[in-house]
Amino acid sequence: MEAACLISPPSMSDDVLLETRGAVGVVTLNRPKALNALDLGMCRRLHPQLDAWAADPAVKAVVIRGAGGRAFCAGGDVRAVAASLGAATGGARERLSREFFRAEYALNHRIHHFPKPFIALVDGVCMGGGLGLSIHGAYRVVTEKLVLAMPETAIGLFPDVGGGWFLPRFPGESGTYLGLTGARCGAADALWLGYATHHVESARLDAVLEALAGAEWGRGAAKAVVERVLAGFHADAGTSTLAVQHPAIDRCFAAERVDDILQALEMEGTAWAQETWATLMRMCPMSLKVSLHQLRMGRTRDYDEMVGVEYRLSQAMTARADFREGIRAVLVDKDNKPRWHPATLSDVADADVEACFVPLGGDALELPESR
Ligand code: QUE
Repeated sequence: MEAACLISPPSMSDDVLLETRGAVGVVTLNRPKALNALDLGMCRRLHPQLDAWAADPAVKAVVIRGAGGRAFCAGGDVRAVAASLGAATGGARERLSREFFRAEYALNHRIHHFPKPFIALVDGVCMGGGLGLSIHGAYRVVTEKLVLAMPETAIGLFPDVGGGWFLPRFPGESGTYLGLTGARCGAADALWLGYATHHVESARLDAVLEALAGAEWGRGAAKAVVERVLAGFHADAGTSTLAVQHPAIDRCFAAERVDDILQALEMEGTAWAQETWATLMRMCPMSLKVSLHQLRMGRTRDYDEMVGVEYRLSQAMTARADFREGIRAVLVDKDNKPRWHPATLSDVADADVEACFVPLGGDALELPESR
């Protein structure tokens, strides 16, 4: 058969392109002007296609990538969620927040339990929701353009999309550091963390996809085929700065209270510690306390449990004024001068932090049993 016969045309809705190439299902996030930020419509189109590919014996693996060359995915479309909270009244007010986080976390859960090799080609910006679309699969191929971060404490949220599960599983306290500060990582850091499984030159990613699409899937397990192909493209990524900072990160971020982390940074006395202290002081105080509690909880909970916890947190945190203020300061006015309420860590009451974790009752997130 001609190769062309094996290629199905992309589906019509164009903010997420869905096609098959040979035995590979290919997802292209296609909102390049918004750095491929994930919105509700994209989640709702992608999820059933993943179900179909999971069940289709002709599909051996799935590849996900971002269009436009700048980003894999900048995160969830939190701007739209914040806008809906501002405009609507009564019941409509919370609807997008409820529906968006439900759909996004269900999609992450689908990928986490995906029965076939799921390969993310992560070229450029990958933040928040972008990790949710990549880290739950089996393989992440990163490039020299990678900018990886969990920056939610800067907008009054918390490191979601499974961050409560995957951040505590990064080496030592590196996940606590990344989740509280929003620090950015490059390719070498991502490999050191275990986020990236392979590093490939950005210019060769199309060749990776071609090699996967043209692979001989008949012989052996699909996993072995994917690993043979990806290993053929892997290149050294150099030294990780995170690895160099790691002893200091572990010294400063092991504490159980945000105040103690700040104090440990003061004691450390290096330029890195001073910058990190200043970064934390700019973040939403409520977010910092909620996030540290979430990250400590996640040490001993499995992923499926943490999704339920994070769904509760998403509803509690998007209902707060800090969320809209964070979006205003970072994404709308871009003055980067948020006015948080409470404004300081000592003004955040432990009881208010704990209240965010209280089960939602009838509004809890329902997900299928692990597949
Ligand atoms: C924290 C975040 C996000 C962020 C910035 C933060 C986030 C997100 C975006 C984003 C960036 C560019 C876009 C866009 C969204 O920025 O989740 O639509 O074009 O999606 O500090 O959590």
